[in-house]
Amino acid sequence: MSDTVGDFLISRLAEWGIRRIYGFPGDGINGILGALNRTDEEFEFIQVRHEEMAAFMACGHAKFTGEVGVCLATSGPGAIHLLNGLYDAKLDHQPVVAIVGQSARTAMGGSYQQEVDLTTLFKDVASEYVEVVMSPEAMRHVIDRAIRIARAQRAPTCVIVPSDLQEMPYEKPARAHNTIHSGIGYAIPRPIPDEHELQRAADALNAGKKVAMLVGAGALNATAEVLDVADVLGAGIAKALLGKAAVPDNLPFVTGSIGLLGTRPSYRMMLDCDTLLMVGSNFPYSEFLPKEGQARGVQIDIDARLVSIRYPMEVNLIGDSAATLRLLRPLLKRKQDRSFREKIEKEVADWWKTLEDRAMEDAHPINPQRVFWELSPRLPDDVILTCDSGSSANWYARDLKIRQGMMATLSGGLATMGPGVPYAIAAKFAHPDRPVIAMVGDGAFQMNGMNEVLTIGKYWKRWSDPRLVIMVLNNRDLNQVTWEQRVMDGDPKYKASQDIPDYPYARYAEDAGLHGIRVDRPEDVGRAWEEALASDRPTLLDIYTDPDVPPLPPHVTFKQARRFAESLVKGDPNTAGVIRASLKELFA
Ligand SMILES: Cc1ncc(C[n+]2csc(CCOP(=O)(O)OP(=O)(O)O)c2C)c(N)n1
Ligand SMILES: [Mg+2]
Repeated sequence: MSDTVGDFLISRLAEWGIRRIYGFPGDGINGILGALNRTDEEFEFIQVRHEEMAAFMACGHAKFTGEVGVCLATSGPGAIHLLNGLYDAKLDHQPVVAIVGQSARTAMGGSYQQEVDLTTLFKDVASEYVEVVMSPEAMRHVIDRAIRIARAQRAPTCVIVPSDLQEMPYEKPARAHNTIHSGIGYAIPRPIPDEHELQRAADALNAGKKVAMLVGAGALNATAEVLDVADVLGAGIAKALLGKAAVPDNLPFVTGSIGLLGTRPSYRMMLDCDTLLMVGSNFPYSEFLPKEGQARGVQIDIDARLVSIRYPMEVNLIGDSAATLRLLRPLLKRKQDRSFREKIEKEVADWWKTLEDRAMEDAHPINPQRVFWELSPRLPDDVILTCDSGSSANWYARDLKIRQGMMATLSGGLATMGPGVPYAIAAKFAHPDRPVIAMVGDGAFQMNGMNEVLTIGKYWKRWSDPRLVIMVLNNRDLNQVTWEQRVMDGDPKYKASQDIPDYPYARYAEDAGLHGIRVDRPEDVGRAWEEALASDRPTLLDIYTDPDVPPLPPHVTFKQARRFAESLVKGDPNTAGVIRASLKELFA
């Protein structure tokens, strides 16, 4: 039998170095699944429980490897399910290729069953490239372009393959007019700014007496360079959420996270600085940056579209972070006056004490901050951390002390619920020898994490180090939003939208063949982490936490505090507990 278009597609993916596809079947992709089944290449098809999870896993794969992630779904409903995960990749700038089926070409346009206008559906999320393959000859260049564009633009792309085409014999494009002759391969460029701009940046940074740095995902591969430049400039370093792993938290001048989920030292440093150096970050909340006019600004970013949109910068350096910082470094003069740095170091030291005090405050039954605080010293050196959207992102951002060599991520741009568990699964497949910890809220876990526990049950024996810990922050509440309603809108908790069912997650995990630990006493938290991290199989830690401990922003403005007080007056059902817990927080 000659190779089909499906066979060719799989062999082409293999030529590109792709070895794993996350997906879910359907008759719109049977011709591709058949090819996967026949292939001699070493391919892993990882079967998920829902196509959105396949897209999250492909995005996680990209985040943890720097390579393109691939997901596969059938036409119609399967393709539709991919969307949220693909948007996660789009907003966090990850290269992901979605391959989806479509009605047979003979039926397209006939309101056929499961026929959806997929080009239109994917036009926004895969705005860099979405294409229907209409002939066997076109398969080659469409897949080549989808992969290359995903990598070059760091974005999701989409290849739509009608079902009848998948089974047809593959044909190479003829040497003729109207044919496309593509090849494979991509090398990441390392662009650098020109000398004149570098000198202008250096002049601004050299003139400053109080330099604040803000680093994001674009600095993840520039740790040494960021630290070197911070040292010369006597700067403190704040981190946007996606830049958590860019610099370790055990350095005295790293002020930690910034923004609503941020720290006091980051907030104060930005209020106080006279110069801002932003590296690889699209951190959205300008109110946490210096006031306009307060500081001279220098920004380094690989994407010229994304500079000078959060703060009006004086110099924009378009380039690779590490390469640009290496060129900037010899132009910088070492600050002799280290007083700004010393002030930051003192605030950072005080802040860690505040966090410890907050974490050790009594709560009912367990203070969620303590869960993260106790984990920090127990983090294995090579751990990979994932987090979901919810109150856990606050404690992940503020309390977890990450060290050099670790990886950590969450959904930064889209801030969607749901990726915590699928990211962790992708981390285990990408790095089966490393321990992985996912930190997810009970709401996110109910939304889809529970289902993907079954996926873990199916695959964990493939991983050389079986340690995968899923920590469920069990607060019986959609707590982040409950607090946003209170603090931002001055509304009391709306129980109808916020309360969620209580459920025995540890038992559920045991039923799925994993290890389950339920913790409901604060003194057991540390031991539970140790047990989970020493387990011979994936473990679910169900930690019963107090929903009345507020994940408040670092400074809580007067306006917010007043609205917050109003919400309590309006009769919040949790009032007594909230007043107790949050007053402790506010005045800590
Ligand atoms: C898909 C999606 N739906 C809704 C939201 C809004 N949202 C953000 S956090 C949150 C609550 C999450 O609850 P849970 O997972 O239990 O975490 P908790 O905040 O309680 O720790 C919600 C509803 C979102 N970010 N993503
Ligand atoms: Mg919750």
